[in-house]
Amino acid sequence: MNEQGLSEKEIFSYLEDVKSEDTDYYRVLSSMCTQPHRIAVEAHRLFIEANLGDLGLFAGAYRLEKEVIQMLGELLHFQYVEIPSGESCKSSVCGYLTTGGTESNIQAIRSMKNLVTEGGKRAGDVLNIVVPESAHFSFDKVANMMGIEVKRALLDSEFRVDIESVESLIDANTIGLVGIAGNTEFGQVDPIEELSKLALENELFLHVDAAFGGFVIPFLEKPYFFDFKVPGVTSIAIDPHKMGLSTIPSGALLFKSPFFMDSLKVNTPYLTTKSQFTLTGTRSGASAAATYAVMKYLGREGYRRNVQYCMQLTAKLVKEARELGFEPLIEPVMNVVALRVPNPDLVREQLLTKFSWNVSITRSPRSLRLVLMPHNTAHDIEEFLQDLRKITAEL
Ligand code: 0PR
Repeated sequence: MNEQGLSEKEIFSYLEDVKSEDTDYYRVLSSMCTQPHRIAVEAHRLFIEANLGDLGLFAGAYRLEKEVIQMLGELLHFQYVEIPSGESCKSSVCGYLTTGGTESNIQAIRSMKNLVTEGGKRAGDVLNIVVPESAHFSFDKVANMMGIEVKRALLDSEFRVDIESVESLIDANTIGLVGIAGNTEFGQVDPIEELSKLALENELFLHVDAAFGGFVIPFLEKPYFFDFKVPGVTSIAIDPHKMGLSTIPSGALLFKSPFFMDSLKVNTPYLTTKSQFTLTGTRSGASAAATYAVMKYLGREGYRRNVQYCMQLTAKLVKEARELGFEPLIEPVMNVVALRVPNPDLVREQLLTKFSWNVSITRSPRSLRLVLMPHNTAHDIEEFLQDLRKITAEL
């Protein structure tokens, strides 16, 4: 560190230079995040110092967090049950704001583990969970951190988890199942109702990773059953910093009942609250304010319009890609397209080096993965397809 402080001018001129190295979202077709909504940014600034790690000091930010959880609970069809003795929540709407899908997934599985091992039960057993092969890599972190085996079930031809494969992996040490509502690579929704049946029959927890899909599926024309309406679902991850248009870091984890969240409790003797359920200590109150503001501002109608816009871009991309002879791996369910192109890795590289398009690749089979977000435009899609045509014509 420098001995003497630099001037504001020097610092900001450096910051501006460095920011030019970042990719602005123009020509980004690989991201599940986007430019946060203006209202979210303003609210974030207003609560910039608020720390949700010490709730007693930031009662206002905490109130916003609870209101966000309530709104998310309603979006995800919470069943309201008054819990007279619930310490952490007055009603069954229960959860907290995380840093994103990774933390939500880790905490959901940690709660399963704590509940089955409390009081020293199952000591020595290597417990496991069954996830779809398409699960996000955050579950690899779960395996590594918690010593839990993560078993990966096969996918069917439409990239949904295969229920027979899930069933065949369940054994005496299985504690829970995971379903994905909007998987990272294909945007596909797993058969959550069938997973729920399996979970209930085998007395297992069922976590739904709707980090991306949570702010998409409720606003699609076609209904999908993926949330607390499905009886076996015990927890859901949903990320306001993806299609919720909030600021980073804004994730959320919701539980069916306080019973699950209580299992995450550690004592915090010198804080203004007696215990904490979160993974991180210090937490952004600004994220709670940003998420509150954008959800209130847009309402269901605003999110529906946002999803309609992204789905129109998706339909346009697929239609025009087909005209060029490129087929999607599946008919897109949400605003994620996996496009079959010759030599996808090379195409990806050339799209970037020749035309500055950022796209990604699905693992298996390898295809171009495109995420159509609010920062993309119809004009971008046309340009992108022309560039794709040029590159593939030269191959
Ligand atoms: N669950 C699902 C289904 C996800 O798609 C993701 C992230 C996560 C969990 C983890 O969420 P956090 O990254 O918020 O912890 N999906 C994208 C991915 O890893 C995230 C992303 C966003 C990647 C923007 C790139 C990017 O530019 O592919």
